[in-house]
Amino acid sequence: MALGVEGSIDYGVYLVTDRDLCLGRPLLEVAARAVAGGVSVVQLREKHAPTREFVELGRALVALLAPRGVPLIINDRLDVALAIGAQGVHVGQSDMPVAEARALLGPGAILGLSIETMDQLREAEALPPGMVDYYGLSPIFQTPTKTDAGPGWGLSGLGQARAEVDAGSRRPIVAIGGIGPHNAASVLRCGAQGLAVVSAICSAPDPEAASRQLRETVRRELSSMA
Ligand code: TZP
Ligand code: MG
Repeated sequence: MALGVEGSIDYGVYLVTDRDLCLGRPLLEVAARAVAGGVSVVQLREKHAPTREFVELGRALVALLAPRGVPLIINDRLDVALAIGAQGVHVGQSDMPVAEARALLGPGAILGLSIETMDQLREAEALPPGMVDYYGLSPIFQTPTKTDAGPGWGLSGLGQARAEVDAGSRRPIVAIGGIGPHNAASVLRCGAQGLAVVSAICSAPDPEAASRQLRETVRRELSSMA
């Protein structure tokens, strides 16, 4: 399968994986339940896996997700994404620069970029159209899942980021960091088009029910804004 996707992407409920947080359950099982509950994008995030294991896990996820029409995005590793025919890559500020990543991936792939500060956002807004598909605004709230993330945008910072993007590229904002059922609606009302979550789904006793609850919040909030 070639890299890339047809049509627009639904970033609504965006699962970022962490095998260590899956309460001993296989990642494939958690991902399958999450998709059954309404997850619309999966990002495979492996910070320590040997490359062989990363590729095998990625291939298994492609086999699970592709028939369900759910794009798989690979964190950081363009080589893995290209090798397994994933639909895209998510890069951080210290990863491959987006111009090089786009050149390697081609125009059809999804390319996401983490944004941690307003300066980074302004720099990204100057990128030409077609370079980056969405911003991962990170972190919205402090989270035990990623303790080296910055201080957090908070809801007011998210609103300021939204205003900046609305006046410019209008790229979708996917919010990440400390998001769960208790704050999902506020995050959407402050300008996120998507909720990226790790622990709220990976560590949920019932990942399908947790995903369904987030999906329902996205449906309700985004339709009330339309
Ligand atoms: N990037 C910024 S915060 C974060 C990542 C990968 C972790 C988010 O985890 P959680 O459990 O959804 O707060
Ligand atoms: Mg990275």
